[in-house]
Amino acid sequence: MRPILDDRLRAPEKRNPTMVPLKRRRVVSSCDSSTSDVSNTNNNRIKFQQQVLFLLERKMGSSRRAFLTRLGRSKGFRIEERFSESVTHVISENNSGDEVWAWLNSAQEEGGHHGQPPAPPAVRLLDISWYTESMHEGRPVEIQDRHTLQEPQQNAEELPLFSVPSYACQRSTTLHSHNLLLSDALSVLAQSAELAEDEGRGVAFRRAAAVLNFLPKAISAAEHLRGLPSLGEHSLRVVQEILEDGSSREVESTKQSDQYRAMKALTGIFGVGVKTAHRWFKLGIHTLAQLEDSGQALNHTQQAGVQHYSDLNQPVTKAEADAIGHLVETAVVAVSPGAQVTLIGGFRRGKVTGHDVDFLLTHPEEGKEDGLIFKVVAWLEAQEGRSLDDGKETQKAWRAVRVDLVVSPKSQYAFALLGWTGSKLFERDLRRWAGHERSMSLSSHALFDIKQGKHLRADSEEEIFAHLGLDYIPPSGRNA
Ligand code: 8DG
Ligand code: CA
Ligand code: CA
Repeated sequence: MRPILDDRLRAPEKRNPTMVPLKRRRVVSSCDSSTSDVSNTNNNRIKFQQQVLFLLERKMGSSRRAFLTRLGRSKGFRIEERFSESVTHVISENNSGDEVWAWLNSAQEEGGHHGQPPAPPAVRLLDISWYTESMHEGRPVEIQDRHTLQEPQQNAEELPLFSVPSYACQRSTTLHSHNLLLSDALSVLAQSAELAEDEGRGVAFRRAAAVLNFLPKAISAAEHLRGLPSLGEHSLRVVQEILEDGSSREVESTKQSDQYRAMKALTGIFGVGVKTAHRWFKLGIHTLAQLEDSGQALNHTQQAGVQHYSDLNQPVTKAEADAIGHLVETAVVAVSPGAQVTLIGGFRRGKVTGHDVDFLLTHPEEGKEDGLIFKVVAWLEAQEGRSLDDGKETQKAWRAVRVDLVVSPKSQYAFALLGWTGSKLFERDLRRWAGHERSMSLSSHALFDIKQGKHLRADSEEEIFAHLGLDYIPPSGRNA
C-alpha cells in the first residue's frame, strides 16, 4: 500500500472521472507539503483536521516512518511528508527535545527561513508513545506530560529565536531596518555615552542597536532577543520598556537633559570635540549663542564652524553629494590628469543623506598621488573665491558643505576604500575580527599577518575579505 506514489502513477481521471478535482488536489499536496484541507493522504478521509502531524525520520528510520505514516493515515490522521509552518505536532522516537529543536532550526534555515524557527507554542514536540497510543485508540489521545519531549516554551527560552553572528563584519546590515524605533532609542544612549567620553558604553549600545537593525523582522517581545550577541541587560530593559509602554523613560529623559542637549549643540560646531565642548559646558556655555557671547578664543576651524553652523548642521543630500563629486572630479582632472575620485563614506553605502561627503583620491601611477590634495584644494579655493564674489552681487547662492578628501597611493587603495567606507562599527569589527580571530592587523593602509610576519597585498576589497576569511559584504551591507 503506497498511496502517494500510486496516486501519482495512476491517472485518476481514467479510474474515476467524477473524482478528478479531488484527486488533482491530492496529487499536488503530496508533492508540496503546503497542504490544502484535503491534504496529503491516500484514500483515507482525514478525520482529525486540527492535528497536523510530522514524523521525524531521524533515529526512527525511513521504513518505520513510512509504516507509521500509512497506519496513521488509515486511521484518519493528517500527516505531512515535510515539515512546514502548518505542522502542529512533531513526533519523534529516541530524540531529546534539544535534538528535535536543533533539527527544526536547521530545517527552517535550509528552507530559507533564516533565524526563524517555528514560533512556540505553535508546534508541540511529542514522543512516539503519544502516537502509538493514539493509533491504539483510533483518535488523538490527550497529551500527558510523559508524552511531551520538552515544552516548546522552555526551549524558546533556551534557544535564541534568531541566529546572529557576533561580529558586524560577518553580517550584511542594510539600511532597511525592521527595528528602527528600538535601534534609534539605543543610539540616543550610545551618543549620550560618547558625549560623556564613555567610549566602552557607547560601543556597547551601538553594537546592540546594530544587532536590532540586522534582524529579519520586527521584534514584538524582548524575550525573543534572549541569547543574541551584544544585547546586554541594559539594552534589553530599554527594548522591553519601549515594546510595553511605547517609550523608554531613560531615553526620553536623556534627550531632554541639559548636558545631552548642550553637548550635541556644541560638538555640532565643526572643529569642536567632546573635550572642548565639555570644558565649555562646565563654564555654563550650553548654546551657540552663549558661546558667541562668552568671548572664548576659537581657532580658525572653529570660527568657520560657528560662521557656517546652520549650513553644516543641515544634512547633505545625495544630489548635493553628486554635484560636489562632479566638482571634485573637475578639480582633480585639472590638477592631475589620470587621477581618480571615488565616493566613500555613507553615500557609498547607499545612504541618501550624510553629515558630510567623503571622497578617496588616487593615481594609477604610484607616487603621482603625492601632493594631490593640496593642489585640488588650491584649485577649489580659487573657484570658491570667484563664486563668493559672484554671490556678493546678488544673494547668497551657495551653502557650506563639509567635504572630506582622502588620498592613497594605488598600492594601498583597496585598504583605504574599505577603511573609509564605514560604517564606523563595521570598521571597528573588521579590525577586531582581524586581531582576535586571525592574528592580523588591519588599517586603512595595509593588512599585516602577525604569525607570518608579513604584509598581505590586495588590489580589491574582495581580496581583503578573502585574506580575513570573511564572506564578501558589499558596501550596502555595511550599514551596521
Ligand atoms: P555620515 O557622514 O553619513 O553621517 O556617516 P559616514 O559617512 O558613515 O561617517 P563619516 O564620519 O563621514 O566617516 C566615514 C568613514 O571614515 C567611517 O568609516 C570612519 C572613517 N574615518 C573617519 N575618520 C577616520 C580616520 O581618522 N582614519 C580612518 N582610517 N578612518 C576614518 O571618520
Ligand atoms: Ca560621511
Ligand atoms: Ca567624513
